[in-house]
Amino acid sequence: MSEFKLTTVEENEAATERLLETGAKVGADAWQFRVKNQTPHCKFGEQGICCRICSMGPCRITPKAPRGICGCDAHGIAGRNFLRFTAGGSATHSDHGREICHTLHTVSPDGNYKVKDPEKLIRIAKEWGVETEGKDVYALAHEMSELALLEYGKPFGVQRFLKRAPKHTQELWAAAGIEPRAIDREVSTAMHMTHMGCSSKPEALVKQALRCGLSDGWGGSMCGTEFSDVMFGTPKPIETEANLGVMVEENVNIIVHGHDPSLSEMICEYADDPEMIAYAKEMGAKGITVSGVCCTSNEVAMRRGIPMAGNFLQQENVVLTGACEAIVVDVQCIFPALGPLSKCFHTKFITTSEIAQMPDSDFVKFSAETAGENAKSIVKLACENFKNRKPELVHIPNLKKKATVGYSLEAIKKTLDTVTNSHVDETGTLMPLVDCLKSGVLRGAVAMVGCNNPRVRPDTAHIELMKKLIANDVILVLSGCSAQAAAKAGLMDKEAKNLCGAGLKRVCELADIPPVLHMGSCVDISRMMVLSSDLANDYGCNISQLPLVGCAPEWMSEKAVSIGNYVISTGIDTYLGVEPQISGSSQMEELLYDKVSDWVEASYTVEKDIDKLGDLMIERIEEKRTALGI
Ligand code: MSK
Repeated sequence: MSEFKLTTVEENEAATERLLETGAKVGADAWQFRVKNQTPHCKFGEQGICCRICSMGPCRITPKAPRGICGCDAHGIAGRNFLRFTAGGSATHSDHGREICHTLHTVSPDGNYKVKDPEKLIRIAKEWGVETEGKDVYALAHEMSELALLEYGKPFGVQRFLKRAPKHTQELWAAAGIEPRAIDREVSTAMHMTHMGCSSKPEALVKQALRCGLSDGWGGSMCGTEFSDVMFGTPKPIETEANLGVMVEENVNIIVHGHDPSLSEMICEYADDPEMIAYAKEMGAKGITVSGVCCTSNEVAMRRGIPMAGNFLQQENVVLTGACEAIVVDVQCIFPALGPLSKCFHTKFITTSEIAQMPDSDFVKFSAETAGENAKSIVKLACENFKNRKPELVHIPNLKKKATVGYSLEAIKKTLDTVTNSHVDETGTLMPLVDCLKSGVLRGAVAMVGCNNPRVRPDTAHIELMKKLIANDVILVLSGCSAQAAAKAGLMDKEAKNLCGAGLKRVCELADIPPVLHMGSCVDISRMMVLSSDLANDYGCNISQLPLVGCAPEWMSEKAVSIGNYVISTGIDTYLGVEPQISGSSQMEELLYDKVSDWVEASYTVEKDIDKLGDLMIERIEEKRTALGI
């Protein structure tokens, strides 16, 4: 009988309570208190019917005042707000992708960054019709970087990666007029459409929201994922650990947080450098531990096995341990609260990007050209800070779980191939997965993604849904903070197979995988789009017919809305545990929860009761199986 046990949400909460007690001793603030101060939230904002787009307002829609000063009604206002939200998310992901493309332009055999996966580079080059024969791999990388950067601003044509989608999906996009053109153009068009005196027709605003989302998922994010793999290696299964207990009391603890792997890759390199380890020892520590928070953590966990200290709502906890010498951040999802909080401890809060500058931080400007020096100076600073610890404040919760991570699409195909040793071609296939779906050994798959949100008891929705789905023989692919929620709980431990239905358990045993597969960071949801495309092609059906749904039970960011829009636009019904801010418009609700499926064969479903949300997903999967005759 296995003794395998998940870490419960209650255990995590008890650990947080203990850390908040330390915080109280030093006068630290925390999100748990700020939530109370901000509740109840503004109803107009929640419903999406407050318009701040010009200075005649702000205008708020009520039964007595059904139109803003310009005459825009609730539907136009909620639609414009929704599109602006999407544009924020699409711009953010895509700019991350752009940074990666710029970094690719700096690669050289003896530089800070190298080409670690030349096969993948050549594969993408061939896909884009670039001559590869006899070309030096670094020259090819530079050429590809320039072509990728042109995807952001090319005057004509649509995104190159759209061709990865099944023909039927491409036809749907063309028919709906939502094929994304240049990535930046879709964000600019969104901002233009929502300027005072432009679009107020919900259909037009929603179509642009889909198009702008697609320019992220099938454009900017896909560039980010693919070229990160080229430079840092395509992830393969690797063992790691997750939760705050990965921090080591006697070591210098460096936390990397944010999204862009360029800096964190370098920090990991230097933290392993014998010269730096010797320096840490000179400062009184036994060594150096790097661990991560949010998607930077996912990036280095997937490629290097760097442990994951936690997800979004755990970012303050790493400082509250009193054992964090430096929290080094790049971009996105970083609480400005980390500045004042770190001042209550000895922690150095180090910002590194001009995109994410915050008060009370030490700014070390990071660039691809000076990456080595930047990383070395940060590691040194952290080592020197070890002596400033206040031992009476140090408490690292004794919570951590084993996790196997690193399931890129390539790794999934390879893993399946080792089980069946059949249907092999140059890039692998998903036929074994198709066979499992057809036979009913697996009932279906769920792509679960997204953040934490204080509106939902942190991690509960992720974990409860995962437990329910795997018990019903539904396999999961995860990314972002959802993946970290799973890893902290223990659901990425291969022993979690014991919580599965008989079919999924058998698959886990044969393939030697955990029942929930870590596919990466939030830009890596692009991997899931290619997975669903390849699965549909291998199955011989459309994406929307697959027994596959998307789910973001605790989402919170603009990026999540952009993601949701490209996931439904790809034909994958998406289930949300947090309501989008559109409830003030019946027309927007009708469009997003129903009519949009006329264009893209998928739509959103919102259900705050998590158990019901799980039932709805299983129901949808079973409906799709019936429609396919399986
Ligand atoms: S970090 S966008 S909280 S997944 Fe990608 Fe997590 Fe959501 Fe940020």
